[in-house]
Amino acid sequence: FLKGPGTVAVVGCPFSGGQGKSGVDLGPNALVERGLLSQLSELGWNVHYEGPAEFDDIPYINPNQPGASNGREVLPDPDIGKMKKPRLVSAVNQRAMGIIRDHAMEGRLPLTLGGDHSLAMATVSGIKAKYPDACVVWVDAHADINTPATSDSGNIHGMPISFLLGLPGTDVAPFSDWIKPCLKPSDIVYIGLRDLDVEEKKILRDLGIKCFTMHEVDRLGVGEVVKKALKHVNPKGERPVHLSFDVDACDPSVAGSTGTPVRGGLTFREAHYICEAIAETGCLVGLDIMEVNPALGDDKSVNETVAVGCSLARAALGETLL
Ligand code: HAR
Ligand code: MN
Ligand code: MN
Ligand code: MN
Repeated sequence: FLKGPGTVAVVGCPFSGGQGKSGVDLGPNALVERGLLSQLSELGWNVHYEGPAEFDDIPYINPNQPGASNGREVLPDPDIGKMKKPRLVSAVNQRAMGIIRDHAMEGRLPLTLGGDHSLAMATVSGIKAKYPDACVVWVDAHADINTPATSDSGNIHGMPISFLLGLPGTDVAPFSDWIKPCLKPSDIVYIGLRDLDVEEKKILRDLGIKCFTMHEVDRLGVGEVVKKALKHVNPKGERPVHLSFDVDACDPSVAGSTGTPVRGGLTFREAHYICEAIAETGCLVGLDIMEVNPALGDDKSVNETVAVGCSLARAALGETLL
């Protein structure tokens, strides 16, 4: 697959409907306006960018986008079980999946800018369509593996992995119209976990999913953690790798402008080291930078969080490779 800088397709996904706080839909433009595209060009990438993905015509109201219903057809989107805004989340992800899959099919590396982490339904599905053998490295304070039944919040950004695995209760319309369970428990590894729901812990244990929580980062150091994580999902270094990076994996002192910050996260260097080590494998085929919310926190926090989103993307795309 991809060796060295080729073409990166930057897919901005201004979407907040997978959780309850407005502003995460402003993440993609904040990252682009900070200069991400020219930064990637300077690394030698051919940067393909068509502007942010367009979701405004999807006929369900995203209550976080003021005026979103102006002059448009609007359909109701009542909860399905505990799931909030299921039709909106499904339709946005179905569209994003098509965009990401098509870029991957053209040999581009999709870099998806969130937006909330429900968008991983789209990114992982799109990458798996092109690379059926791809594995996933999920860097996050959270496991995002609740099923619609186990979720307390009903926020779908806490559920994408359960849909990708096809866990019980996820074979439900409208998602079942397009999401194919495409991941096995052995295809994914977590780094940075520290805020898990009781039912999520049970799912992770029962399925034997490999997790490197912050406890393991402390005990082993980040270098050993990444080595073991990659050895688990990609022992021969022959599999394509998708990296889904939720900026809340970082400590709030590093990336505070995010919807669900949790103390005790990755330092600036630990976070970048993970991205650099994955770049070094030469196996990266897809990258997500998720949950940057420029509407939260003071100016300093917003500036630093947006800058870290850009620098994590650069690190994963080879900034430190000689
Ligand atoms: N586990 C909680 C829930 O299901 C919190 C989830 C998520 N927050 C995130 N995802 N930012 O990584 O609602
Ligand atoms: Mn997440
Ligand atoms: Mn998270
Ligand atoms: Mn619960």
